[in-house]
Amino acid sequence: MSKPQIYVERTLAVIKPDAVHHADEIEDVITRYGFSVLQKRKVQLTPEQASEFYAEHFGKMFFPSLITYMSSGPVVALVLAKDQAISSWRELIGPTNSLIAKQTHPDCLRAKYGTDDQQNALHGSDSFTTAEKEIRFFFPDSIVEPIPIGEAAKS
Ligand code: RTP
Ligand code: MG
Repeated sequence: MSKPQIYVERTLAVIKPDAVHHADEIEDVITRYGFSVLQKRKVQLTPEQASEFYAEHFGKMFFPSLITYMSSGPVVALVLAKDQAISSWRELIGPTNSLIAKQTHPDCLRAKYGTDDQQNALHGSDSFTTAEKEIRFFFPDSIVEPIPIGEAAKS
């Protein structure tokens, strides 16, 4: 029989350069909504690193300005854990375009801290596969496998 395992869904949140000065306030909201912050790192992305992170958008009209924006100052990357963390975090940040968010979801974080269709304050992984990949991008040493209970107690 295999050992019992504990698994809690994780997602990657990024506080983008335009919202980093609100990081403490945003982290308070994150914990108030029941997320656990497993890891946190403040980092300035180079344009090359920002391009790698947003590679899925390469070739789109907004790609060059997205890269300029994401490498314009430090970002804060956080690994969040919670039941259904991926969809819960996406719901809490709200629609991509902050201008629309302000009209349709005034309580969401992009409505509160973002400005427009690009400067929208926050990122959230959009699927399980993306979350694991993005967590590894910012935290290459992070353990991605569920830890068997017996093994966790030993470490
Ligand atoms: P994110 O990846 O940052 O969580 O945002 P998202 O899933 O809601 O939206 P996505 O389509 O993945 O776009 C990535 C980021 O690119 C910028 N963007 N600019 N000017 C534009 O038309 C435009 N469209 C997207 C935003 O910063 C968006 O979050
Ligand atoms: Mg996205």
